[in-house]
Amino acid sequence: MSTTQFFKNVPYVKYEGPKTRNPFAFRYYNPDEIVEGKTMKEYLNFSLSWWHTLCADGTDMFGRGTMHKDFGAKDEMDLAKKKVQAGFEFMEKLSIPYFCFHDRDLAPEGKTLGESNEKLDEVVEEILKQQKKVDAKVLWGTANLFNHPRYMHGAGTSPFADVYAFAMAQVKKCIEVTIKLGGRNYLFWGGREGYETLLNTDIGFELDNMARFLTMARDYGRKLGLPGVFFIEPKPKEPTKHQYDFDTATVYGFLLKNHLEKDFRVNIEANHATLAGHTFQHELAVARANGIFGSIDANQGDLLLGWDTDQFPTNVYETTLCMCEVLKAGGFQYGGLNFDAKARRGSFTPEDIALSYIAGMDAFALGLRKAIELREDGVLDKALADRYASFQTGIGKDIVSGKATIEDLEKYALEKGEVLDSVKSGRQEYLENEMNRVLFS
Ligand code: XUL
Ligand code: CO
Repeated sequence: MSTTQFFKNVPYVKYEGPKTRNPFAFRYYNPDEIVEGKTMKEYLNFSLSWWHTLCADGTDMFGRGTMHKDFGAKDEMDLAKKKVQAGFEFMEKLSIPYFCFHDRDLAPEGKTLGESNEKLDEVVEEILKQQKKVDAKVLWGTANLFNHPRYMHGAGTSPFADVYAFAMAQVKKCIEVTIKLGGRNYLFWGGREGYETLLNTDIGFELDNMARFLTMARDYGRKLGLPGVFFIEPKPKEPTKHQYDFDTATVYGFLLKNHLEKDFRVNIEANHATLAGHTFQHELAVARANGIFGSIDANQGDLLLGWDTDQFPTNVYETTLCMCEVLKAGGFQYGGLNFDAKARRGSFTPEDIALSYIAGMDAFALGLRKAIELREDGVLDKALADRYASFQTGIGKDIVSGKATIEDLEKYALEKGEVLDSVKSGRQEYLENEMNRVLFS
């Protein structure tokens, strides 16, 4: 089927098992193998990011692009269509069942909104054609509300009503396109929804406007029959100094206040979690505890750098802890693992892109296998159950059931006199060592 020359040196990648030395093979991702009652392909729901994979060329603050992604195209629209062909070829070769996009990754912006919509429609037709040949669907779509200068002060939180209206219109079109492409979910990442200085910012007004923005989008998406949910992707900073969707806990409070918690879930990105001063696992656990775990932007940051490096995830300790959370959440109900990740600027060949995806997919497939082993081993779950065992009987049971009053607790404590004897070790080092046993033995 290969229609482009771009990935011509990338073969169809197959599972060959852990011992293979073939770089273009999976060691742990076996798409058709059944895990947790589903194929690995269905369980992990891997997704390609259109922007990093087909658009980003390695440009950074200090230097121009290092990767040639002109795809031999004649003009802008030809380029957009060639990207579709290359993207589908790539997804087929690597058994990637989903992709995620921003509207402006798919097609260039025109002089007017109407013109931009027409260009987008033309590329959507090309995607629909490819979807007839290759089974690749949309995990989520999103509107790029942060690149154009009109959004310099935000979109849904812009102080300018015209900009707000324009952004809403862009979202409307993007929801339509997402659904037309068979998309499951629609995502909001608050690119410039934040502030630089409080000297010119009314936080309360901007957040209320954001709630109106999300409510309108939610109502429209539901009216059109979006099958999945809406995601918010938390990030604490970058591009603005303070982003409103700081972390999962902040987003949850916002959703509750604005009665949006039934339709919205969070899309957790590993590198955003660490920018917020949290671990990836923390963000997943907070989402699960509050019933808003939705999807994952799979990548990793560099803890020595304070920005969003969007590296391909290769740290198996992290992917294992992540998949432990996904297992506990009962798997992905709507979302999946979207590689919001890019090959390093020095890894500039098309083959590097494939090798990066293989590395990320195998890291998560191995993480899933190890998470299942950890659960079967039982040591961590048992330690957790033991830690809270005092709430299963006696006074603890009465607290949880709501039977115990404040007076009862006082009486109990006075009778005891001192309770230090009830306190047990947290055994952190023992648990870390047990985790290493399961990972490496
Ligand atoms: C930016 C980021 C975005 C979102 C989609 O940090 O993660 O690519 O995932 O807009
Ligand atoms: Co992201």
